[in-house]
Amino acid sequence: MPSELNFGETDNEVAVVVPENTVTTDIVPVDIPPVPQENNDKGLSFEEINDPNKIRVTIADNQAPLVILYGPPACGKTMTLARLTRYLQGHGYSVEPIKTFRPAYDAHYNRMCETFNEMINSDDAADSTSRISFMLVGVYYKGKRLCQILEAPGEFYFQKDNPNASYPAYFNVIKNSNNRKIWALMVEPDWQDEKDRRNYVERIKKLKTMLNPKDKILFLYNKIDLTPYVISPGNINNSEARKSVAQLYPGIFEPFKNQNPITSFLQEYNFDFIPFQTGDYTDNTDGVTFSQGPDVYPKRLWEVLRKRIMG
Ligand SMILES: Nc1nc2c(ncn2[C@@H]2O[C@H](COP(=O)(O)OP(=O)(O)OP(=O)(O)O)[C@@H](O)[C@H]2O)c(=O)[nH]1
Ligand SMILES: [Mg+2]
Repeated sequence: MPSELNFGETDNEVAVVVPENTVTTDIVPVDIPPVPQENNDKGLSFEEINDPNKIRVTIADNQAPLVILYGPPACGKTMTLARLTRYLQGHGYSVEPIKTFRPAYDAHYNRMCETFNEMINSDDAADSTSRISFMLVGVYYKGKRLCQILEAPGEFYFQKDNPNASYPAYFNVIKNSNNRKIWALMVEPDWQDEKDRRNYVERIKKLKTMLNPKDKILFLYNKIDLTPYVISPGNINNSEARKSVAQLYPGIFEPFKNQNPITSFLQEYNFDFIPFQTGDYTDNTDGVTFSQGPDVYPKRLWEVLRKRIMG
């Protein structure tokens, strides 16, 4: 609908003109069709929110590997992107939103692209968590795009009330693209109920059957600060942390067993395991303040990603 057909902020309401001696100034609802507008929470149109199969994405660069941050709502995908971006920007890399990912008419995406750095560097957690929700960013070194990182709303990956929901069509565009792919499968401590964790494991098992055998897997154990496996900042008892994921999410590592009869003696599983902390979150009167965590976490994540990006 053309933008001049804007009925104001209260879409379905108009002021009723009443005779002067009447006291009421009530606003009464009338039957005006709502103006399509963006949903600022998701960076998607209402049409796309109502039917995620309508989401259109384009991977214009089919060379630079794709890193997909995969995980349920609130596991920390956005803040992982924010933390990694801060780290990379401080170490000679640039991280920029890829504008061609979404159609040009998506004004919200364009705005997210323009304000990406502000959102990433804000200490107000909500500036990232609620404003960045569906983005493709490029990581560049000396002008060369090294990889592309996809961040999307968690409900497109796993909904605990509908654990077998099919993936939106955009997901198949990503999955079937020719790019080399690195799937960062996110887990967190004490997440939801046992039933939900088992359903997430089933989701991961199913995902594995859909992936190209060449795709790389890493398990990102976020919110490690909430576990007892931190000895000192950045110094983690890795084997205990990994054991705890195996216990919390029984069977989650099984699909990634190394089937090669020769190399499996040396390496039982084909994935990387990375304990991670995005930062500390403290409540204040206006919301939540974010303080970034130790550099060692994004440093290790980037070391592994770089290795997997190279081959
Ligand atoms: N303690 C702790 N909490 C974290 C950490 N990372 C994220 N959180 C918390 O998790 C919340 C959700 O993080 P997001 O990055 O928005 O999660 P998301 O996966 O992008 O969520 P959706 O966009 O809804 O799918 C944050 O607001 C923090 O409260 C972490 O490293 N430690
Ligand atoms: Mg998010």
